[in-house]
Amino acid sequence: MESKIEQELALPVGVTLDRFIMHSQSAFPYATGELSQLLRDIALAGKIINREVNKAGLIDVTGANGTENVQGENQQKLDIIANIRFIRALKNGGEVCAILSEEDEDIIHTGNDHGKYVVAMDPLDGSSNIDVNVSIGTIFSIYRRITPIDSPATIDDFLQGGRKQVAAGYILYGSSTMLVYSTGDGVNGFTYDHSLGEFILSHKNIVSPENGVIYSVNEGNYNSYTTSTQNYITNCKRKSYSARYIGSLVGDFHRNLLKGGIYLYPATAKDPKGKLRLLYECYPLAFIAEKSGGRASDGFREILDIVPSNFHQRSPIYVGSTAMVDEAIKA
Ligand code: AHM
Ligand code: MG
Repeated sequence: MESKIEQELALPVGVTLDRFIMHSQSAFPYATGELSQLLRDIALAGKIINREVNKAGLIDVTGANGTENVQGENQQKLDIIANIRFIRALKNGGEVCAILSEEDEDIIHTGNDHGKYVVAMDPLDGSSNIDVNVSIGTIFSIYRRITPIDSPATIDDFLQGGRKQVAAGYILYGSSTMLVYSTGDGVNGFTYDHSLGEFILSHKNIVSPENGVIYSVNEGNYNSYTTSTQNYITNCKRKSYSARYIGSLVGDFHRNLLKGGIYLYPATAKDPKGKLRLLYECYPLAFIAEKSGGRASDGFREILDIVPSNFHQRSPIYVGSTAMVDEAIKA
């Protein structure tokens, strides 16, 4: 009989992100490998940010930086660190010609005009949770540029609309760190193994439950929601659904993706167009939702069908299990 050690060693370490990406790429004989490399660059930046996030309580990186971002919101030190780390990783990678970040008003030219791709991202979402050791996340969205190679990227490369995303995903810095992404063919999740320094495939082909019993919304804003949204929330309570809201979009979305649920950030009196940003918060999560069988709507249209008009525009969002989103947005 095998010893315990032999039995443990018989268990494979698992599929690394690198191997998974390589394997997926080999299904496309004409793929040049640039998107694969870009995904690896994002994973590398995620590892670096994970390191910063993990030591946040020990060194002086928590708290406000005393500056405001383009949306007039207070910037946290870690927001800025994550932004710098991501931009640097994507610049070094060479596949990306320009980046749009929540933290910067204009697009950032990487100096690699030869790069085929542009990336829109929120480098560290859930800022209010940084100081208190609650989950935060990175959200990213990738487009193939439409301007000619070797010319500077323009606004048009970023305003193609959600359906043109070639890949999107997020990194969740939670009780463990996870990278979840899709290149359009299914959604896969990788958990970071600190001891190996590798993301390992842990959630293969994630399928959003058709229905669920979790609703995630900031009920403090209840009085400024429309009557139909108020009715939906009342209905959730009547059915004794579980209210779960940590105020970190990536964490709330991820829980609902795995367990079945809905995240909603409707329009409010304070934010009549919603709070969340279309290009680097709503589109990428809507992409993941749809590719896993879920749904994302702004109450009237599918999020991915919204025609964007500016970089930092906002949108209401109802995203998660299809049956719940259907019910939440029916008039
Ligand atoms: P941020 O990009 O400034 O971090 O804001 C986005 C966050 C989301 O992660 C979260 O779901 C939402 O804002 C919470 O907002 P509120 O505190 O109004 O409920
Ligand atoms: Mg954000």
